[in-house]
Amino acid sequence: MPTPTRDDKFSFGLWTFGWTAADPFGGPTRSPVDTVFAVNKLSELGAYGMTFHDDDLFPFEATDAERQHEIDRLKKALADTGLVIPMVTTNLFSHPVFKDGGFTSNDRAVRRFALRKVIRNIDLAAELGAKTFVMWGGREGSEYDAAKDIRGALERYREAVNLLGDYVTEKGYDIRFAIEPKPNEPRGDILLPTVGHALAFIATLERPELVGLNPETGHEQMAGLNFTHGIAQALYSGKLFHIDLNGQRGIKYDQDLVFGHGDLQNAFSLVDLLENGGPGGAPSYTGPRHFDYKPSRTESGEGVWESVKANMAMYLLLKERAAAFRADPEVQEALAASKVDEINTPTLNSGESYDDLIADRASYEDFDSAAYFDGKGFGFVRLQQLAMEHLMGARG
Ligand code: GLT
Ligand code: MN
Ligand code: MN
Repeated sequence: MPTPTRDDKFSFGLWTFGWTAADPFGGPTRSPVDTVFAVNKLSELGAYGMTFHDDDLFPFEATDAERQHEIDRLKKALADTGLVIPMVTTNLFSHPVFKDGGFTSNDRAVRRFALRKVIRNIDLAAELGAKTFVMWGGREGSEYDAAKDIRGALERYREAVNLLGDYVTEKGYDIRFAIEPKPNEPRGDILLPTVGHALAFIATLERPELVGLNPETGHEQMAGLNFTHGIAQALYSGKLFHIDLNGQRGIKYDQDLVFGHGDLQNAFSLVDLLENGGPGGAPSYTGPRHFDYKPSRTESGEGVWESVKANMAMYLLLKERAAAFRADPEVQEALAASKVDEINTPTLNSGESYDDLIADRASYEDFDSAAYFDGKGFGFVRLQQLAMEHLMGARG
């Protein structure tokens, strides 16, 4: 089994292994996990980072002294282990005040409160050296179409993100924002439900360069979308600022399974993209490999740490399998036969105009379109079969 090291840049949310497993149908099945214990445990298991919401580290109601006490304990544990805090986020979804959202609550006073809570936590993120600030708007949405003016809500979302962009810029913080899309749950419908919606929103901002994405595997898959495609488009747009890896099996509630325990072949293509999809086969993404999963409610405390290990093991196993896939000469030959790289050749020659194209009889008048019936197959199934054989460890 491959052993994780800090160079793998694995990180976990404090709320992941720390989930006490209460769900809408039953109370907790486990005790809370102490922050200092968690930092030590993650470090021992080979992770390099931990992330958190303000409310994961200290309760919503914490006094300034209680808040500071928890921050000091965390800082000491980080100094003792060398673990880092690559990302911080704010909880704008648990407390009753956020029942209609934070940045987009119909109640203006709630929106002002939400901004203050975020600003306070951005200061903490900067103090701890976090470079990414995630914004998951789980409560920004509605159940009833008449209840929310969506254009107004998007305008308030924009106002909030613009203000926060001004704040980090004027404070000189080295922090960028990453919006995390999700289609539904806890709201019936959530604003910015997919990677594509969020990309379109970012383009409207005053400082778009400060804002990117934190896509989550299961969130795209809950909408029936291909996560690897979403990540590829985020990379294409220069917007993959962070990533939440986990597992999901089809269109249903948000399962937050261990990475690879859902759609395994999509996890394989994702790891292949992240690790080998850059120029010359280099990694296409060099940021944290962040796991945002929930140890199943059936697990004891011990099972929780087994599930932490399972996420990293799945990633590293898939990385090995993807490397073997790329190195296999038969795969290279199959990729060429499928013309996979030909998509990178521009459709027109350099300097060619549409007049030249129209004058080119080979492109139309003399083109043999009939040859595509009963011939000229692309061989994609053979290519996929080779991928599956590598994924299953059936080839080298
Ligand atoms: C919450 C959610 C996650 C988000 C976290 C960041 S909190 O657990 O389910 O997908 O990434 O706010
Ligand atoms: Mn999720
Ligand atoms: Mn997430």
